[in-house]
Amino acid sequence: MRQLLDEPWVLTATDGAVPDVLRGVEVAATVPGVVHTDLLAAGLIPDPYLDENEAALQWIGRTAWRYRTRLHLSPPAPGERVELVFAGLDTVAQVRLDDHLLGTPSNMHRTHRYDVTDLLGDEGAATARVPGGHDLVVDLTAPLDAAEAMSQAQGPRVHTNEHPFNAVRKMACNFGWDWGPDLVTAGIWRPVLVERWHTARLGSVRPLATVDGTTGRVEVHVEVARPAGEGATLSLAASLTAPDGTPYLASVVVGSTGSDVVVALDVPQVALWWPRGYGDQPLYDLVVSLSSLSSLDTPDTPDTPDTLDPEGHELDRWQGRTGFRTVTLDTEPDEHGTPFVLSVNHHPVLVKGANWIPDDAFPHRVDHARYATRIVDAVEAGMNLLRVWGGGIYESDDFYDLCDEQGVLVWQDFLFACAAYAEEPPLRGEVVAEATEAVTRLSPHPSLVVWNGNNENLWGHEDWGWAAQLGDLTWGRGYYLEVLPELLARLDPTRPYSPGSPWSFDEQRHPNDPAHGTTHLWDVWNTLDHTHYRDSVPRFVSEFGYQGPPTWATLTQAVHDRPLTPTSPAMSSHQKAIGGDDKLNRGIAPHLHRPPDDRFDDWHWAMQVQQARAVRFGLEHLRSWHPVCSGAIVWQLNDCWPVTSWAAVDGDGRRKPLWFALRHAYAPRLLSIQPREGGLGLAVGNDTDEAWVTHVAVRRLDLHGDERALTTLAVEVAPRSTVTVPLPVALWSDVDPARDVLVAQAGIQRALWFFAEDKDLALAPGWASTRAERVPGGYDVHLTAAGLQRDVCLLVDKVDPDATVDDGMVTLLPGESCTLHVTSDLTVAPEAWLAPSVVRSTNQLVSAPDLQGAHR
Ligand code: BMA
Repeated sequence: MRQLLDEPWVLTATDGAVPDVLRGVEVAATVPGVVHTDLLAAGLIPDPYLDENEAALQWIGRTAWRYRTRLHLSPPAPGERVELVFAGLDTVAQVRLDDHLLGTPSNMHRTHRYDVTDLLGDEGAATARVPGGHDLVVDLTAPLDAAEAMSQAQGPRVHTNEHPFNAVRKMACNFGWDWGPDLVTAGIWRPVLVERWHTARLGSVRPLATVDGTTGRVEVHVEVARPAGEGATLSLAASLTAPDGTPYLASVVVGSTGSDVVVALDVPQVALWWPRGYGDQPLYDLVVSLSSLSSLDTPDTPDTPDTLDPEGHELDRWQGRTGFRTVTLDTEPDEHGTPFVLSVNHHPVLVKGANWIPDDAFPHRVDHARYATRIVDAVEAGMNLLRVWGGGIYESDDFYDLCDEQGVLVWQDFLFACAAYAEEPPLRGEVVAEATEAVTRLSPHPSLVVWNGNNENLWGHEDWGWAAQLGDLTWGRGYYLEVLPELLARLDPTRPYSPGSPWSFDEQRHPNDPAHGTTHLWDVWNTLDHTHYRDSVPRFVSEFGYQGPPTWATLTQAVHDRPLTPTSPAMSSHQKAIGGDDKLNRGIAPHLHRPPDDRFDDWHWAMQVQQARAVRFGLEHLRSWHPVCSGAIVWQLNDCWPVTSWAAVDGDGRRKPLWFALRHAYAPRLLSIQPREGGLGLAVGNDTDEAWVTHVAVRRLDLHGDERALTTLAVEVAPRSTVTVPLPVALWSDVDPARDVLVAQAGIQRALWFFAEDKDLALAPGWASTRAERVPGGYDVHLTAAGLQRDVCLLVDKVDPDATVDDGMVTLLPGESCTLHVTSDLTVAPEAWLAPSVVRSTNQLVSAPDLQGAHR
């Protein structure tokens, strides 16, 4: 029997420079939770996400904390075991029941289980020291002190950012990242359970699903936990139910000392699970049941019952879902280098993905609904893969369940990021234990298709001067190239493994060589203009991105500087990237007029549009080279608090202009105009299962809409492929760079090509007409362009923080109209949606300097 422990907990500071109001005070604690959120709920600290509160709350990470509860557990029945199970302790802890030390865990990424049977007394004679219950106490060492002490003990190793996060198995970004706050937590961040059992229980359940021809097979690997020595004979049964209700059953007998058992099920004519865009996502319910057989005199051969528990008494049960698909990763060298092609059910997948970080700096707050919303953000942008980045966590089951349902592929990093890691005990043992647990827990999920050793550590060692700093110290190589692949060969041979991201699949090669394996493109953003995305044709980009501020509502709800400028104090504390503002300024200079600091509203828009434009530019380039380039994973889908970052969806869940740009670049069919062989080519991408046979009209217009040249191209693009058609010279020669634009159009797909930077274009700010009206569910905003209007966005959260809009980053040709639908419950004069700071376009950033008055 498993029961959530729902007794009330209290929290006290036991050591550290705590404020007077907290000294000796007991605070109600929520489990799962952490100290920060409890103090916030009790009104004892301000919201850590607002203004400069983060800096004022540093003492929390330097404080030792005690969680305490009173357990009311009945004594064990004869033969019964009672265990306390902590699904997640954050992090360096001493756990006590009454005066007994149960354990000293130090890994946030593991479950810790303690047998308390003998501490609860015999039946009817409870030995609770405290009348009316038992004291359960979790003492947490000040997390920053703990990390520093562990680092000293291991021998300090190189890491990014300020604190030695690499010394302790705790979410790396919890110590501050270049998009994350430095709010080092302590707490009981996942549930606590009481488990009572006798005879035996399911120690672990690891279903591995494979497909051979038309037959699916699931092998359920089970560890049976039981007291040492001779025990009962058991039956282990697995039952699988197809989406159409068809049941499949199998069972095995487990001898009196057996502990490692496999029960296998074959599913003829199995319904295959596909990534979204390729087919359906049939999921099979799986139940694994452990029973004691009534008679000890049992046959040696497996029996095939038609119920889960034919005659025995059920002891334990596991329930989950799985799905059937094959997955392979092709890294066989070819004429371009080393590919990185992920195939599902033998169909190569063009990966259109995003990197995922913990959706809250306090990840226990991310519930099923939040995950669901965020994954909808991914799928509505046309994504088919999320990479769970190694500086975060193994997400909760909800995340992987939702990805299974939605057909979103998951690439899971092991939890190592941007640092060197000791390979000796005790860290080594923790790494093996946590990886074993994660691989086991995540094994049923068909969405999970790649295991990856680490984030940037192989690259860091090669390029960032680590070798010299490390001397003889270990740094993690053994984990990525030996320990983890060996562990996976034992526990999950069904999925491909990549030792790191980036990785070239040959230790002799530079790990970030774009011609080989996976690449992180960070020169652009760090040092180069975004047009340099075109400098290489990488085989697979697992990270690249460009910063921009959060939406207006998110920003202004978190930052209250007066005046508010790009570098006002609280604004700066919500920009974590070193030199981030300089990089934003450097990036925009060649393309658009950077609004002055005292035009914050314009600055905000300019930086948002720069982010959207830069990433779209990169994605269109990469996609135009498909299949040489087999995918891109944008850095990053989400944020964990309100911050200027690379995210497409900000910390309060609002979609930035980048989100609309991603949806454009990830559309099933995509046109883009690209430089090719001294001229221009039209790249036509078809990421569908039907051939795209179409006529593309390519016109050269001036900014008033007059046609200067026209060509119609007959194009045929096979399923899941891309062709590039040269554009006739007449289209792109003899142009007026400030006034001419190429427009390629096939149905609703459109690509544009400008011959000059925006700031040199004769873009006029005014509209032919704008009109807004109330409609059911919100408002319709009708816009008609006079001259060409580029990158039109409605920044609707400026009017109603809860409003959303159905499109953005839309370019209207001269005289063209569009209607944008705003979803909003707010009753407001419809004209509110037409304010110049709400109806935005890059035209407003071209005719400097009178930007604010640009919209008339
Ligand atoms: C990559 C990531 C993160 C980082 C991002 C932006 O290196 O792996 O470490 O946040 O770039 O700098």
